[in-house]
Amino acid sequence: MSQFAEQPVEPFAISLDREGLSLWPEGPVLTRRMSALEHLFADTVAWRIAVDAGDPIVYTVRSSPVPELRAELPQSVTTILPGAIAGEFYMTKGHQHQNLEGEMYLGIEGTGGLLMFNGRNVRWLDMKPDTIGYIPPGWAHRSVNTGAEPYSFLAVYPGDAGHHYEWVREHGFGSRVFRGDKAPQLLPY
Ligand code: PAN
Ligand code: ZN
Repeated sequence: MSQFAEQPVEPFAISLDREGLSLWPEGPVLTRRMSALEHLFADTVAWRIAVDAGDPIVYTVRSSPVPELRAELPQSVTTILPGAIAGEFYMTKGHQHQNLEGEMYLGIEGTGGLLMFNGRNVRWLDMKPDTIGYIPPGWAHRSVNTGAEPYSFLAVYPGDAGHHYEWVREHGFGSRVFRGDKAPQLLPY
C-alpha cells in the first residue's frame, strides 16, 4: 500500500515495533523540539536556556499510514524523552479535539501520565506498559514523562478529531506536573 494512503483503505495489519517504538508500515513522523513548546512550561527563562543550549528533541510521533479522515481510526506512537524544565516534566503540547471526540492510549514503554482538563476539572492517570488510558469527549489531553527512561504510548483516535492547540493557549491545562520527592506533583497552572 502507498505510504500515505487515501480512502478507502484496505484492511491491513500494522506491526508495533516495541524496540524501535514505531509502527510498520509507517506514515508521517513528527519531531517536536523544545522550541515548539513555547509558552507551555511555567519557567520561560529555563525554557529559553534549553532552546539556546541545543534545542533538544522532547518527543516524536510516529503514525501508521491510516489517513486522518472522518470514519477512519488513525494510530500513532508518541515517545517522550525523559527530562524537565525547572522541575516541570517533559510533556506534549496537549490539545482538545475540535469535534469533541474520544481517544484511547495504550502504554508501551516507560512511565508517565495522562493529564486531562475539561475547562473546569483536572484528571491525572498514571500510565505504564499495558495501561489503557481513556480520554472521553471534551477533555483536553497532554502526556507527561515522569520517569528516567523514554515514555512511549500508542494512540488510537477518530480521523476527524483534529488537534485544537489554541484551546490550550486560551484555557491552560488546570495543573502542571513537577518532579516530587516520591511521586509526580500536580501544582496549579
Ligand atoms: C496524540 C498526540 C501526540 C502528540 O497522537 O497528538 O501524543 O501530542 P500533541 O498533539 O499534543 O503535540 C493524540 O492525542 N492524538 O489525537
Ligand atoms: Zn488527541
